[in-house]
Amino acid sequence: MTVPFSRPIDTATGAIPTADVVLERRLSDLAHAFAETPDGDDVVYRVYNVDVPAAASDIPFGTTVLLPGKVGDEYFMTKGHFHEVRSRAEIYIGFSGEGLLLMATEDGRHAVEPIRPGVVNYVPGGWAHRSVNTGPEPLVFFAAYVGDAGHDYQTIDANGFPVRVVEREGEPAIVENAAFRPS
Ligand code: M6P
Ligand code: ZN
Repeated sequence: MTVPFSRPIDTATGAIPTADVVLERRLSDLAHAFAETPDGDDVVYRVYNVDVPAAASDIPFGTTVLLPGKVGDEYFMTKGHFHEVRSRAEIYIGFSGEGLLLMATEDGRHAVEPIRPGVVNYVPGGWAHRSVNTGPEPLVFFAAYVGDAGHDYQTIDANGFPVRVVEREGEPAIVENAAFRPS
């Protein structure tokens, strides 16, 4: 049985000093996600996770620190995933920086919401989610989800997202992803 606990989070940097898992993803981990092939192997983001049991009765949580950058004209982004248990929902809370949360269903509907300090995003079950840093600073946000959700990366690897976020005349623009294939 999980006992009550608290963990400090540095909401400016996103660091959780007592995180159980710190995951780092580099350009090579996202090679096929971008329209263009990335140069080099820079860190794109870090995830600080606090472990609780992977049960429907628990709520795993953590922070993501998504660095600023682009591959060609496409902003740095997370891999993105569906939940293995499709019905499981998730919330995000923006801590610092500015970005967009892309969401998509397997049959190709999509939604785009802002991630920014003080804003909560609700990701319903059945919607894949990917965050995109559209600003000059790291995008830092908190996430919490139903414990037995699981991460399905394969569907996104195979199908892609219906849209991409690119820079056009200095501004973020949402464009169709020609490579998207609905399930
Ligand atoms: C958020 C949550 C995590 C996820 C992380 C990085 O913090 O959704 O579950 O791991 O973003 O995204 P991804 O797993 O798609 O790389
Ligand atoms: Zn998720």
